[in-house]
Amino acid sequence: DPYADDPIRHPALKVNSQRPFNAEPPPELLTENYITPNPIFFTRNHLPVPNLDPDTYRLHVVGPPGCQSLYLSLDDLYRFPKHEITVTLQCAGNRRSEMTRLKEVRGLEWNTGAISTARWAGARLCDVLAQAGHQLSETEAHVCFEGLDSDPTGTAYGASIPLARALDPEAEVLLAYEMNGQPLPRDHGFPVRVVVPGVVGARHVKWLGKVSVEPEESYSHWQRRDYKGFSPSVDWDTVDFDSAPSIQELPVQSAITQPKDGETIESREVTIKGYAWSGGGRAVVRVDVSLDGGLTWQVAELDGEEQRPRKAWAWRLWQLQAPVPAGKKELNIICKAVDDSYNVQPDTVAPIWNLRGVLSNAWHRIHVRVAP
Ligand code: MTE
Ligand code: MO
Repeated sequence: DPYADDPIRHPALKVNSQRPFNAEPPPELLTENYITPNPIFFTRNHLPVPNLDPDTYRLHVVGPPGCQSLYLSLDDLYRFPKHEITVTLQCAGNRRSEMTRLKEVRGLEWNTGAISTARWAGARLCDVLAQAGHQLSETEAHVCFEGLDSDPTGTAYGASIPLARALDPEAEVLLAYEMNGQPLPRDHGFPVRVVVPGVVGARHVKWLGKVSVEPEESYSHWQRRDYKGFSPSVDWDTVDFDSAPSIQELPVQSAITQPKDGETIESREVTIKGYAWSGGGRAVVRVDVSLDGGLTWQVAELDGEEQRPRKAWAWRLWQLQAPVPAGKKELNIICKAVDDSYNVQPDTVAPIWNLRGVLSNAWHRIHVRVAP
C-alpha cells in the first residue's frame, strides 16, 4: 500500500477520498477562525504523501541556458529574505457537489470546504529565480514546478504559472516553508511548497522538487488535461483540452457556513455566516444576503483583516444578524459576493455547469425551517 506511510489526520475533517487523501473541514469549523488552524486546513492530494528528510532535501532550480543549476538546501532557502503573507487557497473543485446535483461530473464531491486560509512564510520565488540568473524575457515563458510525490510509473505532480507572475515582486509568489508559524505539515507540502496568491490551488505545488523556466506550460496532466473550464454543452466525447486555457486566477466566490442546510431555526433572530474571496488579488467589496430566495437583499458585515488593493490574497469572513420575518415557516437563504472589479457570482449553476465540475461559484443557497 503506497499510502501506508501517509500522516495521521484530524478526526473533524470530512473525508472525500482516503487514498489519495482528500478532505475538508465542516463548514461551522471553517469560518470559526479567520486563519484556518493547520490540522483542519483542507487537503487535496493526488498521490501518496512523500516522506522527505529535511537534512538531505534539495530544491533543484534549473538555471537559464549556459548557467548552472542551483540545488538549494533548506538552510539555503532560509538565507533569502523571509516573506510572510496571509493567503487563501481554494481548489478549482470547491462546491463541485452543487454541479453534481444538476448533472453528473467527474471529480471529488467537495462541498463548501475546499478552501482555507493560512499565514505562509518563505522565500520569494522572484528572489530565487534572480539568484539562478533568470530575467524577464520578451518571449512568453512559464515557470514549471514538479512535486516529489509520484505515481507507480514515477510521474510526479506538476503545474506551471506564467513567468511574468513569478518574477513580479508584487505578486508575492512564495516558496513557502512555514504555515501559521510552523514547518509545513506533511499533508501541505513539507518541507517546501509553492504559494501563488490569487491563483487556483492546483498551481501551489507541494513537496517541491524542481523549478524550471520553460517556453511552454508544464506538460503535466494537471496543467494540460485537467483544471480547465468548458461550456455546459461539452461532454467527454467532444472535449478538447487544448482549446481552453489552464485555470490561473479564480473568479469571485462566497458561501454560507452557518446555519446548515436543512437546519431548524429556534430563535426569532438568525445569524448567517460565511466566507467570500476573489482571485487575482481582487478585494471583496460587498456580500449580499437574501432570506427570501432573492426577492430582497441585506448587506452583510465584513469581518477578518482589511484587504490591500490589488493584493487581497485572503478571504473576508462575513456575517448578518437578521430578525426572522414574521409568519415564515422556512427561509431560502442566499449569499453572493462582489469584488472590486464589480465581478459578481452567477445566480444559478446550470449556465456554468462543466464536465469536470470546476469553477462552481453560483450564488450559494441554503434552505432552513423556522420552528413554530
Ligand atoms: N502538489 C503536489 N505535489 N501534489 C498534489 O496532489 N494538489 C494540488 C496542490 N498542490 C497537489 C499539489 C491541488 S489540486 C490543490 S487544490 C492544492 O495543492 C491543495 O493544497 P492543500 O492540500 O495544502 O490544501
Ligand atoms: Mo485542487
